[in-house]
Amino acid sequence: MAPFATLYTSRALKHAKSLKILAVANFNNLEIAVDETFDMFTTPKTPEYLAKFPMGKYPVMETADGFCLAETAAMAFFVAESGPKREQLLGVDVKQRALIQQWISLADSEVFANCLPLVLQLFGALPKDEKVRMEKETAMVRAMRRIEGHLKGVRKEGKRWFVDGEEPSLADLSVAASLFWGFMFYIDEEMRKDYPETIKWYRTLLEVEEVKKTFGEPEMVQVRPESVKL
Ligand SMILES: N[C@@H](CCC(=O)N[C@@H](CS)C(=O)NCC(=O)O)C(=O)O
Repeated sequence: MAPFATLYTSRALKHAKSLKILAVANFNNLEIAVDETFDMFTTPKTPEYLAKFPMGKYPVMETADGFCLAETAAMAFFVAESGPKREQLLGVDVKQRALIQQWISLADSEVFANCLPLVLQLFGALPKDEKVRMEKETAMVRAMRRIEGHLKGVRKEGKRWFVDGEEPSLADLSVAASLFWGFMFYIDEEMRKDYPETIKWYRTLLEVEEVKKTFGEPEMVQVRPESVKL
């Protein structure tokens, strides 16, 4: 049987945005093929790709019946809605669904958007700029404190996940994906001391079979390097 969809994405480094889409697919038992011929520098510039995905960015996906979709948040939503675990992933009622969206938005716009330039400076993909680094780190830390405070409350109630429920939702997957490169390259052991609940939650989440399959073992940098050679 043809896979539910094909994902076009970079395979060079575990791609944080793609991880959550693939983990969502695991929960819903949907097969997503990752296109092996995709080259992040050339494929998005081809006329065939641009005809389907006019922004010329990645990740993007095409379903078996030819439905083309871009934007990670939309793809994760679509895959979450398309299987039996939709209520676990997206919420059972309007308030729970809204809370899950709240955490997805915080993950994307407050954590990942600020973390990305920090790791890009380490990769040399952005020029080193101390002022920018401080600004982005301050903004990311503000969101990480919010996450830590929330998880403290969750744990006090004897629960495990971002939004009430026995199983992780798209909120957990989105926050984890937003921190994935941060933990790998920037948020080192010293910095992690301020976020014990976040670390416990992250490790617990990555033990869940459907998550482990795509995220792998937690990779956490000991001491932040001056630069990272990919
Ligand atoms: N808003 C998009 C952003 C996608 C995006 O910026 N992707 C990067 C790679 S992670 C890209 O395509 N960069 C190449 C370019 O900007 O041309 C999403 O969340 O999926």
